[in-house]
Amino acid sequence: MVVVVGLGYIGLPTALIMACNGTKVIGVDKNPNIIETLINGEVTFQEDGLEELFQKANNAGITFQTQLAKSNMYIIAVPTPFDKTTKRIDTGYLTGAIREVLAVCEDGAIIVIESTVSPGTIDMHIRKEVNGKNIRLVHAPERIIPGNMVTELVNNPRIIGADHVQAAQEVKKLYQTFCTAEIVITDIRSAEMSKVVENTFRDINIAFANELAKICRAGDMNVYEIIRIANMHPRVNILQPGPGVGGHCISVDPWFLVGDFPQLSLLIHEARKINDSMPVYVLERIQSIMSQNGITDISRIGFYGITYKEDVDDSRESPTLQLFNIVKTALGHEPKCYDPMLKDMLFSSQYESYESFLDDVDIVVIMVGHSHIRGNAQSLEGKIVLDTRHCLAPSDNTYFL
Ligand code: SAJ
Repeated sequence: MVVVVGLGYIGLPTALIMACNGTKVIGVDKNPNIIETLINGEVTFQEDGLEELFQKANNAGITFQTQLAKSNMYIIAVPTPFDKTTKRIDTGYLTGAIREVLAVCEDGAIIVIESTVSPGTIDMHIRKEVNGKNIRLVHAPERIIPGNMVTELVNNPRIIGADHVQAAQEVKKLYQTFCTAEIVITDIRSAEMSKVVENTFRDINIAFANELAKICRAGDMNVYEIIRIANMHPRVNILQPGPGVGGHCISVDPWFLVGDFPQLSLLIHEARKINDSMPVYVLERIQSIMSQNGITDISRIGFYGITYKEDVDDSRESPTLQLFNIVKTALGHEPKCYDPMLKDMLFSSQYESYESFLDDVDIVVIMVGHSHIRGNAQSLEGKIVLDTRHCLAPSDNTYFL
């Protein structure tokens, strides 16, 4: 039996897919609302294929509870944020979960940490918790991308970091029940670092695209055309510029390296700064488009998209939220906004109806390229549009970064 601790964006799909593939699974989360929702037969967030997986896992007998259960195998998928001042990892949730597991687990149990951690975290913060106990620690960092999680759970290669091959093999066998890709075994610190490096690589690549967007705007060049052409080279693969980098992974993990190796992570730090500068750059673009069109009424600007990227319902660290903080400080209130993916109203100025939102604004700033807007481009006719995601076809009234 496997106990999955933490049923968020990673823990829930992981628990479900294991249950669907012949493992007895208990999903545990401290938040009673999450457990109640799952027990009532509903998933807690939107994700392609999750609903179907949930039904199958329920049929296979998965159970959900707030209390930890005794087992010899635990998967831990709790948040690992960074401290905004020191830029170092905050291991509070992780050590808390480990302590609770230790209080109930069987002698000789394996504890698999799936949460992303900075290199050295397990040596420095977790080993002392398990010292003197017969416990085997394993790090198998999650690698699935929101929006395509269910497919990637099956198809992405996995990393298993362990002290001993025996424990690694046992975990590999478990992951092989649902993962068809290669599963690499390494040591714990290499597993920690590889995961952080993957997200840092992506952050730097996006920062490069964002810097190119600024250079191209200043030099009157089309950045999208330039990236498209450059990417035709067999060894070039530049990502897309955008209004900033959000989410709880790419905008967080590089800070772990900056926090721990400040003198050695110059490029990584600079990339973070570039990506963090994008919401302000979007604001500058809005100001320039307003003056080009003789518009002065800021209240007639509306922001489309609050989530951190397209077709997800997760708004953590989203560029729109970052921009709203800046605008709120300047205006004293949040600007008008709409997001088809969000059920919850996060702002008093947020619209439930897309039509009413459009009626009340002259400039639409597309912050997220949801499928909804890609399929509804005609609804923006007559509006001035700043498309920060380059998801619409060019037109006289459409501006890009
Ligand atoms: N973004 C751009 N331009 C791009 C691609 C992304 O501006 O060309 C922005 C997105 O809009 C978003 C942010 O970057 O705001 C991050 O989005 P993402 O889709 O790049 O990544 P995440 O955060 O959803 O998921 C990443 C993935 N990591 C990598 O691809 C290396 C995923 O595989 C990890 O499992 C996940 O982080 C995680 O949990 O660590």
